[in-house]
Amino acid sequence: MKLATGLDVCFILSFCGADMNRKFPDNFVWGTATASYQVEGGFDQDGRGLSIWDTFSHKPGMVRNGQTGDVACDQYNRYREDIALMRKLGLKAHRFSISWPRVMPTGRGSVNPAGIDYYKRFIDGLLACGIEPWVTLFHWDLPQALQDDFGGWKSRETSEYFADYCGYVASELSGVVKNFLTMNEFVCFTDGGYGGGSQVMAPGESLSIREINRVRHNALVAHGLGVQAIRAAASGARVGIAENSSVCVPVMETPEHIAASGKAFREINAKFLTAIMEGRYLDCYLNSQGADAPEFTPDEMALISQPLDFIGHNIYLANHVEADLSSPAGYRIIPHPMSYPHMHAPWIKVSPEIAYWAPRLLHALWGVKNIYITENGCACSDVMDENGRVCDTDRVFYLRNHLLAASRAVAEGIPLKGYFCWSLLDNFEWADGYSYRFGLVHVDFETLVRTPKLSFEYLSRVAAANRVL
Ligand code: PNW
Repeated sequence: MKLATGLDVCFILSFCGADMNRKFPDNFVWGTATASYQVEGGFDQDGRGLSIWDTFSHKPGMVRNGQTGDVACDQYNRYREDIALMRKLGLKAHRFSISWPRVMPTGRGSVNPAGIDYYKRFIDGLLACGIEPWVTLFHWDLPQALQDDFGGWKSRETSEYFADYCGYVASELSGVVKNFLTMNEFVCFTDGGYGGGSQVMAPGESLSIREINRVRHNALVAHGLGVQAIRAAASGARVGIAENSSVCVPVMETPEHIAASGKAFREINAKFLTAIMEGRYLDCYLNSQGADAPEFTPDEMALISQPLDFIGHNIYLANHVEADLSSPAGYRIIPHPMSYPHMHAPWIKVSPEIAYWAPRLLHALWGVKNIYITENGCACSDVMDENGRVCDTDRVFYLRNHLLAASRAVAEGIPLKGYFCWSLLDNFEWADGYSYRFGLVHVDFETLVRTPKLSFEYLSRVAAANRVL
């Protein structure tokens, strides 16, 4: 045996010291995440109705290269294989969404028994492998019939039908599913779908500010009604959301910039998260909208802000904030310089501190007691080498650095309880089609062959060790 030199000992000791901060608590939830339209395919199988994403993706020019989710990863037909992959990965949770038109083809009234049956088989398969299902009720695939008949989120009927749908699904899955999430990312399907901005989502409408504010408010009301319906139908289940409010990171960790970040986080997310947490629209938001501000009643605000069991936050990029005493708001959001590093998808600016600051701000501002990172991940160029391996060291780098930041939150006593990686599989990346790969598992979209990447092994080992590696 070789004796350690002084230098080796030094190295070993410093490594062990750093190690303390990389641990996660024993019951920390490790999971993967997907969404129905992005992975399922089977768009016309077994009585599924159409969603606005079917219509949108088939409209020329809406999705890159004219791609659609008709087949996607074909998980509808290959779910057993995907569950086997998850078993191999060894994470104990999986977050996925239910396709509303698969279980209720026109979004209301009659149900499609084959639809709910699919999800029951999927969930049984997960549970048989010791994987806890986390069910998102709405990840953007609104039934087309609700868009046609009521204008989708433009009308309150859609919010009410959403509650009926939530109640139906929750009653069918009651006792089996312990964690439900009403909505995924309000801003994407409201502003993205109806705002005509740069990030176009289905249904691809371009409404006035006043109408968009109504869409936003209807979505929040739907969330509130959905929470009530789930609680009534599945007693004992926990209910939360998966929100992607803009995370504010102090440009440096000094008291004035930290305070500015907290103020910015609360104010720039006034449309959704702050309304949910505080039961009111902040004056700064209402004033900025003037005559176009949303109309609301006190009862609706109470409904929107009813207590949740956990807050899920999807995290991808940061707003860097500095204190700015010359501006009325007292803060300034610093634009990303042109050379700011990003992953394969240019909007994923690398800012791992978000995995610390999102939980810290949720806890500090609103005392949130159960915080989950419900999505984190990135697109990488992911080329298969001559040995059939995808050595995505860039994704490993991205994940490791976010996990280090998450472990800092845990070490400081912030109640971050779990982490879900986006995504299990390469999948249909909305308007970007199949151009961006986010998976831990590579999918060949010609053959649908799945190949775990290096990051798959990485996250598997991290979860098994329960610490950052
Ligand atoms: C999330 N942004 O969307 C969604 O929940 C997933 O369905 C999606 O595949 C994943 O992130 C990767 O894009 C986002 O521009 C879309 O900040 C855009 C943004 C954030 C999240």
